[in-house]
Amino acid sequence: MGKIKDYDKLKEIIEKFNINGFIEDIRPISNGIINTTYVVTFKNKGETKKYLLQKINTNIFKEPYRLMKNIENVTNYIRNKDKDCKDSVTVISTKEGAPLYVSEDEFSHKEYYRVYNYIDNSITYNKSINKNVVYNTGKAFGHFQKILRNYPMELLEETIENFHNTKKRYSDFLESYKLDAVGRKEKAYQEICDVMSRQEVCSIIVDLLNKKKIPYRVTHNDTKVNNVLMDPKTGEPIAVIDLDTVMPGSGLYDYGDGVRSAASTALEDEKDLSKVSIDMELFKAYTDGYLSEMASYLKPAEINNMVNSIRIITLELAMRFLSDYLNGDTYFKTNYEDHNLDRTKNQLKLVKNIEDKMPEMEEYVKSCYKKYKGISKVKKNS
Ligand code: GN1
Ligand code: MG
Repeated sequence: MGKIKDYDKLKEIIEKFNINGFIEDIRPISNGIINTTYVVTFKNKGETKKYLLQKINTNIFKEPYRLMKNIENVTNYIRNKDKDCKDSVTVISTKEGAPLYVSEDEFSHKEYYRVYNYIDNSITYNKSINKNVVYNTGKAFGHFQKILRNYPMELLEETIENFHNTKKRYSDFLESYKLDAVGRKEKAYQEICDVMSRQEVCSIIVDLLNKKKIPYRVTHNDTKVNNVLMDPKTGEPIAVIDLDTVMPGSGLYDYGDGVRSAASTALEDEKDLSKVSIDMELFKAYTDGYLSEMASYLKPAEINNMVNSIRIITLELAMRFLSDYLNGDTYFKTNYEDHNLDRTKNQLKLVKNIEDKMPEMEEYVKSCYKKYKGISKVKKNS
């Protein structure tokens, strides 16, 4: 097989890291649209071992060292605490002990590379193909929160400021609306009204955090089905990946976003709104998985706001799409003129559907909480 473009440069980079053996192969993989990733195979004393080499996208992650500090600290903590851990993301340092190797592109711009272990014999699902996959996604993210529940929060950096500050997201939306930079506000009139009528909802979680009714937890901030590696034989979760947005925040946002993304019956840009709703079976599966791990550790105000959190994070994403539409599409990638408006309509349809189902969801959360409270405690030392 022929060598890939940049082989010599990548070889030189990977050799800076603390890995023994000889490089057998370097090949690019598409496991996301943000960072650039390669699988590098090494041979050492007759054994082959794979690693992930990644170039960090510094347009999105502007402070790679702070981000790596979070990832190193959190993954070290998980490895020490989680005795049942099957495998986990491990940062491989450079030979000099740094978490990143800094190179330059042809225009002398800095490029930041990191290396992880490669977790073999695992699969990811891009869709909620069945209840079991969704249950295990909820379980994996619940487990992540459980293992990290006593993590020293002062060590954690807020690498993207106010990422889930829904109150701030609302005021940013108002700014975008007032500015109307590209003259789109007439076209989004209905959606603007829908958001404005829900202003009060935006403060709920932020106020609970500020009043210390709910704790800051280590949050993942991208609790999607495809960010969990699963065992192809048993279907059980192996490890949570994509730790670039690990930050301090409310665990409610992670739970809510998990349900929003896993239990929606349609893609985020589906235009036929009659297809957009929350699948109650998938909502239940995610909630079951999550509470099977976290029920014993949640504060009353967290349990009481789980259903609210699904509505709030969905409204927040609708506001982010709408603000981006009003700003002229500067944040999310768009494929056509009204893409962000369609995403807004889609998420607002989901908000309304969640609002209709809230009483039924509350019932379920209560009964599920009762089922798991007391049996989700971790073993001593874990
Ligand atoms: C972005 O690109 P992706 O799927 O990893 C966004 C999330 C949104 C999501 C909506 C750093 O994530 O917050 O929920 O789009 N991530 C960032 O599709 O802004
Ligand atoms: Mg992501």
